[in-house]
Amino acid sequence: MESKYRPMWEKLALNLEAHDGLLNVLGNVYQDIYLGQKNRPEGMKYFDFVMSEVHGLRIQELLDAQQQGRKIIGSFCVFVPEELVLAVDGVMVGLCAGADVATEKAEEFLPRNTCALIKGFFGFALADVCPYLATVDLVVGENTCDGKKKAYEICRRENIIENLYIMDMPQMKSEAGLALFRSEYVKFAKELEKLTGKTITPASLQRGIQVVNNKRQALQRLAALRSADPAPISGLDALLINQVSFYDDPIRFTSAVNQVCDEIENRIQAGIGVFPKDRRRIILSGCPMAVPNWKVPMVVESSSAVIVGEESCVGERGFRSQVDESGRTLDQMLEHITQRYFQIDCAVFTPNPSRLEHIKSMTARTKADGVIHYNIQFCSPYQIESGWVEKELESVKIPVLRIDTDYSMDDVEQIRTRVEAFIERISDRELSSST
Ligand code: BJ8
Repeated sequence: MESKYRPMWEKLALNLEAHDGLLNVLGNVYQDIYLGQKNRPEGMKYFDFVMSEVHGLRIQELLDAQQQGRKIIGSFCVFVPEELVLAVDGVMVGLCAGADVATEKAEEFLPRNTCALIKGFFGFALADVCPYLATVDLVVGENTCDGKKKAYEICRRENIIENLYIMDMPQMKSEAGLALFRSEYVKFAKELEKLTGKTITPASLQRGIQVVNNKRQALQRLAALRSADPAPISGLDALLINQVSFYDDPIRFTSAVNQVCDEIENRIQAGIGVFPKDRRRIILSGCPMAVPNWKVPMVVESSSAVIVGEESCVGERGFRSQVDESGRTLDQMLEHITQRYFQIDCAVFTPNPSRLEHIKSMTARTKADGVIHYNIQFCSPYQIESGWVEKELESVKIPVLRIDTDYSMDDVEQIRTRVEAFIERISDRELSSST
């Protein structure tokens, strides 16, 4: 594949042939799923551009930042606080884990019944096709679910990821859990200072907090605008914006999201939607969808429904709470950061009641007709919670469809059949309640 970035990828020791194949597939899928959509906001052009340069210009920018002495930190989870990374003038990026790559190789280290996200990151690492992994100075692995914990352990033992830093995580939202969480953030801050040779000061941390709060505020603004009917933006595009939030420069990204929001506000005032009014409105809830995991949203939105919110880490779970900005000392700020991240209601916590409450309140706010619970196959924490989500929501007359799937496209027609039947069920209900 001809590309001006080829020398850069060569220097990063990527497997060029496999990387070409990956970019080809990604380009085709993007063309079909994203560029084929009608009536998109103009502002989505920025995000199309970011995606077209996700292995090109963005990597070049990271390498330029390194040249200027900045460190790049990679992560797989929203529990890794970007505020601390920014406070040492670092750059944080999400690492590739949203596609099946080198699955057979990954299964030499992991059982077959490991979730696709974990196998995905192994595959990207083993096949040398992730330019982010090849660029980062530190990878943060967090002890969240059992699969990730053990996968990071294998990465260390087998030297699959060299510069791996492990962050421990509590399992319960108790005082003891909070104390562990706080001490892990203090340790991480020290590790960042050691890596960068920079000291975190109240001013640098305050700036980090403000930058990330602004980013989350823009995403919250976008989420709120999706309550409008007709839907002013597709769920696919909103998901893409959320996905890009893990790769892009946070200040530039915030400005691009706010521009889309300005445009969407005008659309709402003019009654312009991306789909006709009264389409069935769906919330997606469950496991995170990393790039290029667009299968389920694509099926839903090509089946006469629209996604109006994501209860996911690549969605509201990741951005709905803010860090209190009133802290003046380092201790206060670190405490506020700890408090904010401790609220994230990932299913790895036991018990985890606030997640159910949040799904219910999201459904009311977005005027959703139903919830599709999305589970990556073999992800026990979300699979177990999906039963409770279904029971609780159905008891308040919100229909729920549970989908358990992986990254392959083999089951796409089967999912389509189930989604269409679900939309029909919602429509029949609406009809019988209005007569
Ligand atoms: S905060 S959801 S990003 S851990 S899908 S690897 S849970 S077996 S990704 Fe997650 Fe952080 Fe929680 Fe969010 Fe394990 Fe499940 Fe796989 Fe998962």
